[in-house]
Amino acid sequence: MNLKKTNISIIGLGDSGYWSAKLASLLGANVFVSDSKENINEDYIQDLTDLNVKVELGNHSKEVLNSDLIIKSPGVPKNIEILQEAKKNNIQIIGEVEFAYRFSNLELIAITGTNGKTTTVSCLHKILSKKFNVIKSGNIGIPFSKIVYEENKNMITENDFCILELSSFQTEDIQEFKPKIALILNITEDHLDRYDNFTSYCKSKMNLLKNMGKDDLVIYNCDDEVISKEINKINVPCISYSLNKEHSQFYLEDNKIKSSSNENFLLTDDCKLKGIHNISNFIGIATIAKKLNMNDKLIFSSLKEFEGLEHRFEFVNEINGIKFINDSKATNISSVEVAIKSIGKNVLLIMGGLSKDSDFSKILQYHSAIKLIIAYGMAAKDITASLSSSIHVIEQNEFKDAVDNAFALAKEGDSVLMSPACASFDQFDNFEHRGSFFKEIVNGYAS
Ligand code: UMA
Ligand code: ADP
Repeated sequence: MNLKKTNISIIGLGDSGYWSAKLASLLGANVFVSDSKENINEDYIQDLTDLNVKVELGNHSKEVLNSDLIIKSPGVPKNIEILQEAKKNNIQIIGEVEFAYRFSNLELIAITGTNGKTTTVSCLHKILSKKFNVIKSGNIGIPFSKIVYEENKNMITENDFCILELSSFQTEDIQEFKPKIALILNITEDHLDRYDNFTSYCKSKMNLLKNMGKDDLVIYNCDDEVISKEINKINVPCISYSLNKEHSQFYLEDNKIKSSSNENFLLTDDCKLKGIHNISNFIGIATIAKKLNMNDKLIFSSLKEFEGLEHRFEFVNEINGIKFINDSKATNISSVEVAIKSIGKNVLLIMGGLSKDSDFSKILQYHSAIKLIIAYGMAAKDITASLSSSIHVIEQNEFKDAVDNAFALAKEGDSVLMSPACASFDQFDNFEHRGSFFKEIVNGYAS
């Protein structure tokens, strides 16, 4: 694909739009960027203007249509008016990851799933870095087009692998993109505010495998029924992984992660990162590392040391025998389910925020592990309506009151789990803001 003198329009001037504009401009295209918002990072605008990129803010005008190719940022839905018009005019539309892929020679390990992507990408990156030159990119917060820009500018050399975290917003746009290895962690309900139904969400995720062939490898979690069913429909070399011995090179037995090829094992109690879901992630990671010829001892010692990431099932403090866990990134039901399962009993659960149209009633099956739910924010009424038949639910408007109430009602041996199953935007800027506020409140009790 030669971009010299090609007219390219980019929709969205967030991180992906900015780096695709830089990449397209580097490759010689005439670039126009359009964002529906007025308030955009000044540095991005200045830098692009200096590169002779034209920027439009506040709406997507017809000027977008004066192009041979449109690059869409992942957060921009496919069906917005300007993209529909572009389609009618037969203008090619591609996603940011797809665009960058066409100008890259990097060997790609792509990771997707509803939950655990960022944790898994970060941990895999740490482990592979012990033997290879590895970079991480994608939904983790580093646009792939930034990496490919640097690749084309010869700023990065000698990379063995690029580990790419991909969301459904990115996999749905795949046309030619093809990783060498793909890891699929799990597929459960999420983003139903963007997709028509679960089937179309699932289809977007599985689109990652679309172009993979006999020289590539798919590693998938066969404990996940949805994935197992979908995998049967494709014809690509596959390796399954599981907590269960029968279907996995690494498995969980007697609180140990064991290897089927030798006597090495990892005691789960010795791992810094806790939770049954993280054991599953570890097994997926170990499967990739093993495939890349790393030895079990090094794999296990690296997994043991991995501390996990802030706001993901993060232990905050123990006060008067009460444990506090910050799981602010748990914004869908399945991430809350695994957190409750991992604790197992005496949970005081703080849920709420801005609902993503989730089915809260799925939490009912864990009623024996939950002492009390404190539901806060805009979703509080929905949570009460779904769960109060079997679980004691208290409603609270403000997040701080919910946390204070949990502390007042918790007893020694209990765990206060803030695993909200909702987005944070009704009372916070983002999940990090909510998680940091939770930690500040909790640490305030200790001082
Ligand atoms: N915009 C328009 N027109 C529209 C809609 C949006 O112009 O119709 C503009 C917005 O005004 C905004 C820009 O598009 O200025 C934002 O684009 P974007 O939402 O694609 O955001 P980026 O900053 O480019 O970040 C994206 C991912 N964001 C989303 O998918 C929503 C980032 O994932 C990712 O880290 C980044 O690319 C680099 O790959 C964030 C995320 O929330 C963390 N992802 C979701 C998730 O993890 O659940 C999928
Ligand atoms: P993602 O990048 O996919 O959003 P994160 O690693 O940021 O994933 O974790 C998001 C939430 O999902 C956290 O609450 C975390 O504890 C939970 N989680 C991590 N791994 C899994 C898993 N394998 N299954 C279910 N939930 C998980």
